[in-house]
Amino acid sequence: MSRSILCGLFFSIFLVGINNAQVKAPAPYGPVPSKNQMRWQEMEYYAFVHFSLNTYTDQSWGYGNEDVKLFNPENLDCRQWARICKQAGMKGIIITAKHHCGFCLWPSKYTEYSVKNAPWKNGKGDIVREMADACKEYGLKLGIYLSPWDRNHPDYGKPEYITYFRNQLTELLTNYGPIFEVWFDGANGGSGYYGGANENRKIDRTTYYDWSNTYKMIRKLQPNIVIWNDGGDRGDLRWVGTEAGFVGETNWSLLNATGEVSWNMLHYGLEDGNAWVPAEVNTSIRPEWFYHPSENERVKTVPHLMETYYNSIGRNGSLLLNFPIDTRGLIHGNDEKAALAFGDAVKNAFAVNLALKRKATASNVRGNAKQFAAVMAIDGNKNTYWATDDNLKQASLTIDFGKPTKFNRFLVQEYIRLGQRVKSFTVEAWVDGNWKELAKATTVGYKRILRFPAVTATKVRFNITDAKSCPVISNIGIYNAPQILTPPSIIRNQNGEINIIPADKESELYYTMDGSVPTLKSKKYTGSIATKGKVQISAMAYEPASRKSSPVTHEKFDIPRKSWKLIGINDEKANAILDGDPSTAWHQSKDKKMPVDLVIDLGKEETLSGFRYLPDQNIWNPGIISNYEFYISNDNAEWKLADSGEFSNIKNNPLWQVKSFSPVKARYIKLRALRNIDGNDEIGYAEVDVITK
Ligand code: FUL
Repeated sequence: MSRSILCGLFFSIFLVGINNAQVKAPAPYGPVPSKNQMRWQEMEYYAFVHFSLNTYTDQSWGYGNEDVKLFNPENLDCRQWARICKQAGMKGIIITAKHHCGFCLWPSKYTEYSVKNAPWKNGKGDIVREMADACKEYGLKLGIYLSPWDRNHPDYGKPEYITYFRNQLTELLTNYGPIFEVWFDGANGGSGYYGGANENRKIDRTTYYDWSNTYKMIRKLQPNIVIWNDGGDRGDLRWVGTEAGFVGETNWSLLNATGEVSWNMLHYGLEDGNAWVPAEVNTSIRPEWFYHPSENERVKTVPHLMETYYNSIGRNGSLLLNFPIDTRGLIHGNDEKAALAFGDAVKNAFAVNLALKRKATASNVRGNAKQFAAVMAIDGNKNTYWATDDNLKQASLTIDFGKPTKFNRFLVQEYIRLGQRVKSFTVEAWVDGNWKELAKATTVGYKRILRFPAVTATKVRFNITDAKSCPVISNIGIYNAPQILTPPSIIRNQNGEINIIPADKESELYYTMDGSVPTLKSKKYTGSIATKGKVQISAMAYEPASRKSSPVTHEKFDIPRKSWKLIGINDEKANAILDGDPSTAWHQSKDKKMPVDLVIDLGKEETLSGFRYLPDQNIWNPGIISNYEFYISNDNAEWKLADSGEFSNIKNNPLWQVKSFSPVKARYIKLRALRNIDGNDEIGYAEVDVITK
């Protein structure tokens, strides 16, 4: 090569270099995450562990008078918890240092209601310490749940309690090393033991806790922490308005720094919010947060957990998945199995990024500069990004696989350090010489994952159809996730007929009724199964084409409700309460005033040992009972109280409520609603059932 050509080449490389350096990165648009929020966001997936006196009383919320002597786990092993979380792909663990009952898992100086008075380790134990050590050993971060509501403390509701609360926080935030997140639940149901007062205490959650001074203290003690708060002042993270494991498809990581937060704002964020408050999706691996032996067969299946994954991490949220610690002090084997299988399923789904380092072109590249080129979105480096010229609100990026490639997932990430910008986008594939739309969606944020039926194509086009400001995309991934079969659902109607309903019409269904796990040799389901008396049933779906089986659904049914009658109700629709279908509900007419009674004739005398209530399952439908009395009678005239109490946490987690009492014979039952969660007179029921001996 001649000297002059070489000189020219160097000169032009030099020029391009200068040009590139001169093209400025986009300026941040709107609120952006703090360093702590960014560090937290990149964790994506971490655990909750719920463990307290409730574990030994089979309760969801302790009242605050439970005996500390009940707390004696025989095999408590925080290293087991940490090992499972680590193997499952989680990055940290948040422990319920104190739940609403006030019992402390660490030997707090400020109360006697803690492990220091429990038989466990002769009062010398400290679970928060063991958790901190185990997290350190397994390379996990530690988080703290400290319930602001304390049903044990005599001062709860008075100003003195705030000092107590801050003293406890100080202990937790100074003695256990770095804490990545602190969790303040908003629940404060009113009633409690309160040092023996046994009364209702009301606080104004927006003023009582004086959060702003508490926050200052927290940030001083733990400068790298993020604060989750559902109880008043805006923290660093927000709740998503449900504990069922999903955030809105549209999910802005923004809220307003002050002012009321509606359910919609929690669930979808606020497009024009003036503060960065990203979403954390919290849900449990079982229906409830604390351990209940009756839920051992109700651990969520891999398809269920994958659904949660796509609806949380795949929708610009983080996933906080709870393990109820069992009475031994361990994560139950069924939960471990499910969590590890879920971790593997996530790994398998995203094992091969088909877009990585392929060819990519864009409709516009910021200043034509290399550092903002399309390939920066598929270079496997989260710190580089594709960006367009300022003020462009539409742009597209095309990835060329170079050969026909099969895929069913599209993942995209914005470089959120510069703000959340994308308002809507589509994904297309080049199939048979045409662009075919595969999916259409709204926001992106830190991470968005779209699912669609597998397609084979040579090229993929990502079209941003609207944005607040020029798009800044740090990563695109394309994957071919293995298919996972969803287990069927099982319901029994009022006549006692069992129906097994597949999630996917193509699959065959197999079932057993003796408690064994169904196989392809079990009975094949061909239509309703007539049953009498108490039954159990286990069913699975099987897809002949892929030869895949689903996980197994187990259901247990008590006596059929064939001869049951609702008394004093002249509305046919009320039969929704007895139809066995959780998706149908009936509401008592609004002119009724609390207490509201539902009376049922069981048709004949039965030996009852409990009852079950399922509130209306449509999200945020009114009429969810929070406090009840349950009466029995033999003649529908003279009634005896069999049980009374609260349905703890039913507002956030409106699941089947199961209550037991000493066996008693009766033909008539009366569920009396004393209060609902909204403090008005409406009452709704999806189902009411009994438990017989
Ligand atoms: C809820 C609490 O009331 C539950 O008991 C649980 O701790 C959950 C994580 O938050 O609102």
